[in-house]
Amino acid sequence: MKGLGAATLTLGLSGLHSAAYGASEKSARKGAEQGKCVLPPLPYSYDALEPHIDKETLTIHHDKHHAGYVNGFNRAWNELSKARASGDFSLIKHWSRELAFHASGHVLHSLYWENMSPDGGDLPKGELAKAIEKSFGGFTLFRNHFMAATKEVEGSGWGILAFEPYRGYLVILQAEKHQDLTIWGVYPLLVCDVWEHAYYLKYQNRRDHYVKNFFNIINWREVERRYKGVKELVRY
Ligand code: MN3
Repeated sequence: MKGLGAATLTLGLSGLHSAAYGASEKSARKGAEQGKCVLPPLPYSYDALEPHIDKETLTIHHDKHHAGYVNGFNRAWNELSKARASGDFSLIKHWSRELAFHASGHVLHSLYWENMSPDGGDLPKGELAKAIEKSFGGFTLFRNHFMAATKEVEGSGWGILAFEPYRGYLVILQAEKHQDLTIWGVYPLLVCDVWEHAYYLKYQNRRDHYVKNFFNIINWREVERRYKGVKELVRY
């Protein structure tokens, strides 16, 4: 029971902010050891991303929506454990779906908080810049593709820059909800939440403005750190 949760679901907690958030991280690790997920603290204050993302949106988004996915995952995890113990798998489809939805929501939100920074908005550098050049033909072409894909997600979902290790290229994906339309085995590096709860208070129906402003707060150092962690995993 330990493995799945600890390795995958605490992706957003890794290292960077451990000094500033030592106590929270300790309790997060304790939770992860029991196979549960724990809401990671925001790596900055609720108003740190103003004016691009307003304080009220960030507060509700983190404290209510992300917390809801954490609770939903833990409930599904618990119910699946009970089903194994009792041998009653009559609701297996329901809880399997709940697990995929909430676990994916937790992973993506954990990445999303760390993808943004009050002093972000510069350009990708080093090996990440090279990978963007190789995969998309340059940063401007990448940005145009990412913005178009993210803006056009049908309904609630995400724009995602991911590393696809079978070929060693970066790919841009549109996720519907949190878990649909992915490629198995990819590693998300940069994610932009386009559920309405991420932008509607400030931007209303202007999702394209929100996505454009997202580029002012992208933490490319963190995206590059993630890329360096997975780039050697190429299969061929
Ligand atoms: Mn969200």
